[in-house]
Amino acid sequence: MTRSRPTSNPARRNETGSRITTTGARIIADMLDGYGVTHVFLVPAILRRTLAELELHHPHIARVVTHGEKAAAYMADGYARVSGRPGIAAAQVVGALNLAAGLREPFLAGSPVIALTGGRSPATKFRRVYQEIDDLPAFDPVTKLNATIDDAGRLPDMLRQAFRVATTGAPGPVHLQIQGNEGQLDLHETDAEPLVEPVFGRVPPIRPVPDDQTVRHILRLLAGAERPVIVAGGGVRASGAGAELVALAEALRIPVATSANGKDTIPGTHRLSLGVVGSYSRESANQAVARADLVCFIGTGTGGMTTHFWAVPPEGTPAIQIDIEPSRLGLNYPLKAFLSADAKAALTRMLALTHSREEQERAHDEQERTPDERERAARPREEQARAGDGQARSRDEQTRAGDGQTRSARREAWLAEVEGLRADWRARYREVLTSDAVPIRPERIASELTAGLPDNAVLVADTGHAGMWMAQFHDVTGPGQGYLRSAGHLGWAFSAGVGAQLAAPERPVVVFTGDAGLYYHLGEIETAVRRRANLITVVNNNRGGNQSKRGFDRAYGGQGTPQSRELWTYEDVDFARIAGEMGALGIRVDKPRDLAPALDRALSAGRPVVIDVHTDIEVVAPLPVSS
Ligand SMILES: Cc1ncc(C[n+]2csc(CCOP(=O)(O)OP(=O)(O)O)c2C)c(N)n1
Ligand SMILES: [Mg+2]
Repeated sequence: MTRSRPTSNPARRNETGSRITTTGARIIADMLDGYGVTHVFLVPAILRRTLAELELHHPHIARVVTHGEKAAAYMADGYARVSGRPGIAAAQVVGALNLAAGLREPFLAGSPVIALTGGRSPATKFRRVYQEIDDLPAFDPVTKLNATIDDAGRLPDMLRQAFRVATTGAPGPVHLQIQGNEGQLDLHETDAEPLVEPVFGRVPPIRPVPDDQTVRHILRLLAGAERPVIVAGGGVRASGAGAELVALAEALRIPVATSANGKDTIPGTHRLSLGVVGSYSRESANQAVARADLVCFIGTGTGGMTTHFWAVPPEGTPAIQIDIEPSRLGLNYPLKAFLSADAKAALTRMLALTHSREEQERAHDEQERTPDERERAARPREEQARAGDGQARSRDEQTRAGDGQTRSARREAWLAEVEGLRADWRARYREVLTSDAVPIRPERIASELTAGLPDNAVLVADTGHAGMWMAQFHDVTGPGQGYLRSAGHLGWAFSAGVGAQLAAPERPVVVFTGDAGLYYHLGEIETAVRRRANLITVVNNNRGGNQSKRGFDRAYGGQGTPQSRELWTYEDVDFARIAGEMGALGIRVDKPRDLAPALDRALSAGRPVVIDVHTDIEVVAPLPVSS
């Protein structure tokens, strides 16, 4: 760990003996730079002097002005999820609660966002001062740390705390309220000095390692299970452990389902991939996980969405859990074994001990053999068969081999069953996945995204139907692709996509959202154009929030009425034209065969693109299954 300088140095003096002081603004600016921050998302006016210091001393840090504080939080969130670095969002006192609302999503998703807001001044609080309320309590439920800074000398240690808390354990948001409605504390002079611990500028800063004894125990449990399944979550992505997950699944021959948040940890096209399990899920994944006799959860909080409210797998299913956050272990499923460790560290060790166990078993077999047996084993297999050597093996060896064979045959049967579920699912939905229907079916958009996204693309999906369509019908096709999803907030994806694109300008970022989702932060199209965040937005434009259709039909006695439709339908709006007006490229698509060319055109457009796909308002996504 690099510690540059001590927190405060009361004796700092120049050669003439007078105290050397720095502004709070310079401290914040230098520390943001020291932690590797490249973008700050904000609605003015907050920390004005800090923004000026950034421009003067760290001009590579972009100050991204948005059209709303919630959008700023979502951009910081998308930035954080793609880069693994804390995203910074800032707002003055009157915008603080808008920012707090925006922290709900990264809090639910485990994404490190640091929110800086203006605070109250001791000289004026409780006097009905303009625009001011006590914002602090609103940040409590959406942050891991919610703190005030009232003395410029405390900026270095509080910023250090912010980065440390946001990135360690299960990552999440932090709020620092800086005194003054616009954070004017940054104008104050202090003799404190910036202090940076760069290791906490990235997730995960610490990789707790597992103990070998437990790892061996877990490997034995997994080897002994008849129908094991791994459920991988966002913690595996945060840990950068996708490759290790796939390698372990292959070595142990265990199928892998993911949470929606962990979808990009194994390509959906991999033969051991079951797809996304839970509520917004693929049927075959739920069917397989519901049948498992042992579930190994890695980097997932085992929440309601991932387990379809604890029905998949059913509560009480024997389980193993591996998580960097010890307080999650055993939260919803009683555990046969657990590891409090970083996912990559745990998977790497499991893989190493798997290989060394195989080697040990080979070495053990070798030692047990008589010189005669050893000689026979060295002969080619056909020769052994001819000589009838099979019967000459020691009884021990036969038992071991017999057990191994039964186990192996059972595992083969499980993998064949899982393959059958995958094939059945594909056959059942082939028609809608390839449908040429006009208006377009959303399943067809999903399969065009599977086919058309480049190897390094990041797909950012909104919630509701957008999350369902992607979880059910889209596949990540390679280890270089990323997938981010809303943890529940409609309207997150577009702003998050802007942040993701700014964090990774070299990667194609593609947002998939419904029309209701896009309406939330439509104004941010201008931000994308202004900041050259050249993302592609694919809108499933059905002129309504039609995930609500089923619920309202039910509420009206089973059949929709014109009045019930008032509750979820909108005007027919052409988003391609709106995007064009704001300086983006708008492409309208009405026919399925125009989807692929539109995507190709967007990928080489060199500016933000909105592909407005006009789809069938009556089509709703299949409901999740629990068995
Ligand atoms: C902040 C927030 N408010 C409300 C909801 C409830 N909600 C989920 S999906 C949905 C409608 C989605 O409409 P749209 O984005 O057009 O997608 P569609 O269902 O039409 O495909 C609503 C209102 C939510 N998830 N988040
Ligand atoms: Mg819609």
